[in-house]
Amino acid sequence: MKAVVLAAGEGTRMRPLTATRPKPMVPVAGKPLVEHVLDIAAEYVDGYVLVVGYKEESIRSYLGDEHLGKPIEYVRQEEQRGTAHAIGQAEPYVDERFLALNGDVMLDDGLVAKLAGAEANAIATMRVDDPTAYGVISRDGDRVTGIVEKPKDPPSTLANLGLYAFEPEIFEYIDRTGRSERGEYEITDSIEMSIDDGRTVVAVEHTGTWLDVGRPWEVLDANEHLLEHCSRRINGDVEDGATVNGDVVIEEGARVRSGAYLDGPVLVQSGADVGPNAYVRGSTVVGRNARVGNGVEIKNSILLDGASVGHLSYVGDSVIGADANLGAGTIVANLRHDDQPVKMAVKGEQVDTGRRKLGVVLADGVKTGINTSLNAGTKLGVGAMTRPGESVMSDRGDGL
Ligand code: TTP
Repeated sequence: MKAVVLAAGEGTRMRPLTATRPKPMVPVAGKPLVEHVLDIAAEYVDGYVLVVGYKEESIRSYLGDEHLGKPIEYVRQEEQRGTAHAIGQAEPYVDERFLALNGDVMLDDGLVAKLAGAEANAIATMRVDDPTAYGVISRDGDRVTGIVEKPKDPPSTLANLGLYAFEPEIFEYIDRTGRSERGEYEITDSIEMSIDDGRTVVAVEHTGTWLDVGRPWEVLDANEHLLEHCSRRINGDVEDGATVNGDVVIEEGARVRSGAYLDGPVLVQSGADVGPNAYVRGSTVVGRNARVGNGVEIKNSILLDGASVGHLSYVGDSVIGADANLGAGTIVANLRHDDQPVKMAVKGEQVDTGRRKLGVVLADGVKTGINTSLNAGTKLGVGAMTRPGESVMSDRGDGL
C-alpha cells in the first residue's frame, strides 16, 4: 500500500512563512510538517507518492528519493485545482488500495493504522465542538452516507479530517468530478459520487489529536503538542553553570553556554548557540545554527534555522523566520491588556486566533533595529526591516 501525500498547496493563509517555502516544509518540533506525516505513515506503507507543485524543489531536495527506507515518487500538479485533481495526479503510480493524506496536518499515530486497516474506502473523522467550519459526515452505522461542506445546520459533529484510504476505483469518480461552487475539483464530491453508485465508504473515528495546520498560529499549536511528547536527550555541549530542566533535547553540535536556563520542553537543534545568560522556556525550538544570546528570554516560540536573537530581547509565542535578525532590545508583545484573544490578519482579514497569548510571525530574513517593539499579532513580510526604537503596530513587508 502506498501513501499519496498532498503537498502541492500554496498555503496562502500561512504567509509570510510560505512566501519562501511550501506549507508542508514549515517546521514544527524541528521537522517539516510533511516529514511528520511521512513518519506516521511509514509503518503501514511500502512507498510514498508526493503530489508537489508550489516551490516543489524544496520538498524534493529535502526528502530525496526515500524516507525511512521506503521509496518516494514525485508527481507535479501543475495548477492547484483542488484535492480531487491533486489525488488524480497519482493514478499512474497506484494500482492497489492506497492512503491519501494531506501533507500539512498534525496527528497522532493510531489514526493511520485505523485507515490502513479499514475494509473499504475510508474517511478519517473526529468529533468537534463546532462542525460548521468543516466538511461534516452523515452516516448510517459505520457507512458514510454524505459529506456536506461547512454546513450552517450540521447533520452530525463528525468532521472530515482530510485523510482517506481508497480503492483505485476512486480515480474513475475523480475523472467524472466537476468543479464545485468554489471552482475546485473536490475529493469529497468524488466520494459522494461513489456512495451514490453504491460503493461502501466507512467513517473511521479518531479520538486523539489532529490539527489542520493552515494559519501561522496553528504552527505554534502543533509545535506545543509535539514537544509535549519529546524526551530529554543531551547530545550537544552544555557548559558548566548552565541549567537544563525537564524534557530538553540538545542535539549534537549545539552549544548551551554558562548561565543559560532551559526549562523544557525545549529543542535546541544542531549548530544552535544559546547563552550565556539566556532563559529559554517551553515550548521552544531553537533551529539549526540559530542564536539566542545574552540576556534573551524566549518562550513558546520557533526560531527557524539561522535566526538570531542576539542580545537583551524578549520573544514570546512567536515564529521567527530563517536567518531573521532581531536587533538588541527587540521586545515582542504577546498579550493584550484587555485579555481578549489576539487577532492576526489572514489574507487581509483580521481573524480571532483564539489565543490569549500570541506574539509575532516574521518572514525569513526580517531585520529589526535595536529597541524595536513588535505588537501582538503582527506579521513582518519578506524584506521587512524596522528602524531603531520603532514600535510596529501593523503588518508590513512583502508576501503577506
Ligand atoms: P488547503 O490547506 O485547502 O490549501 P493550501 O495548502 O493551498 O492552503 P491555503 O488555502 O492557505 O492556500 O489544502 C489541503 C491540502 O491539500 C494541503 O495539504 C495542500 C493540498 N492541496 C494540493 O496538493 N493540491 C490542491 O490543488 C489543493 C487545493 C490542495
